[in-house]
Amino acid sequence: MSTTELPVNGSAPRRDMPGEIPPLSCEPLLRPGNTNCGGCGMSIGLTWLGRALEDLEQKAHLAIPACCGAVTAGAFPTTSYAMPTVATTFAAAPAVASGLASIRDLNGSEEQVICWAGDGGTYDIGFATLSAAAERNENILYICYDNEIYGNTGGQRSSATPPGARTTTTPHGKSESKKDVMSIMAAHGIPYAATLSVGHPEDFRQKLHTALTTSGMRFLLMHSPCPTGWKSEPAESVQLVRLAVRSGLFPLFEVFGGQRYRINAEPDWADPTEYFRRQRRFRPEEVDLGTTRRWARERFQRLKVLAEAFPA
Ligand SMILES: Cc1ncc(C[n+]2csc(CCOP(=O)(O)OP(=O)(O)O)c2C)c(N)n1
Ligand code: SF4
Ligand SMILES: [Mg+2]
Repeated sequence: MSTTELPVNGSAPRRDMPGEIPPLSCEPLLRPGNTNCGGCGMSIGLTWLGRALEDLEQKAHLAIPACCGAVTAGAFPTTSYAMPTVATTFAAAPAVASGLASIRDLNGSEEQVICWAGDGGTYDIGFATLSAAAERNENILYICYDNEIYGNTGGQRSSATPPGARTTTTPHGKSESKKDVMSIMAAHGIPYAATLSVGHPEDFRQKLHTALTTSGMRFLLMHSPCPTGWKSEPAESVQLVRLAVRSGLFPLFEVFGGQRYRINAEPDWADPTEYFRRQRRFRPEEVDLGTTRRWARERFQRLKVLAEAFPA
């Protein structure tokens, strides 16, 4: 099966080509001249978030903890973000966003409050405030761009780093597995949680639309290629994350109310060897391909069982 024709929820194959996105009619959320590396998945995600807000004629405020996304803004008094943005401490973005949302509600405004955070700020240091905001069902949208590393501080491992990946703190490859943050977030019973890939623009757009038109706590996990941390070619970023979906390493799915599941793309179980070979953070001898494949298949099987037993 071609990666451009991934079946969606049992329906006819959805065409998913980048060329189908129409030109922007407003100022881009991420302005030209920002400092993001070439091939950064975060740049693509921010651009598509801006488009989705434009589609729905919505306005938003960003809350961004310490991460590459905070550096992206640039030095005061200039900014690369074409929307009001608050830089928060590393651990506090969901708490700050909760405060912004309260003030928004007191003012009778309907603007979105969006956390834009890295995996370190989400899976690790910000997790307490994220869990607390989810438990209170705060009316905020939380987007984690998961580049599987502490990119901004030179590439240390996070609990999102996959097994086998070399980082500055795992010089012989990480031995622990990647934390299943989606299951943890779903267990909070929040109205909407979904995974996103910058290799699947139409699926990405639809999920942003769902998230932006749902009330309460919404959590999106975006697989975000990082050529600097992954030691990959910038031009191959999108191909890489598409390959992660095809080989089952990054499944695309949605969870509604923590109960109902929908799978958005069926992997064709492409050989992940190429995915690892094209990133110099992996050494062939440090990646256990057999275990990786078995783990990917078992996790997908579990998702399938859930989606069949509790369909959205
Ligand atoms: C309490 C605290 N500890 C450490 C730091 C240093 N620090 C800033 S950003 C960052 C890594 C962020 O990683 P992630 O959230 O994955 O975002 P990325 O840099 O990958 O975009 C660290 C360790 C900090 N700012 N505050
Ligand atoms: S280090 Fe990675 S996440 Fe940070 S700007 Fe560069 S490519 Fe993007
Ligand atoms: Mg990161």
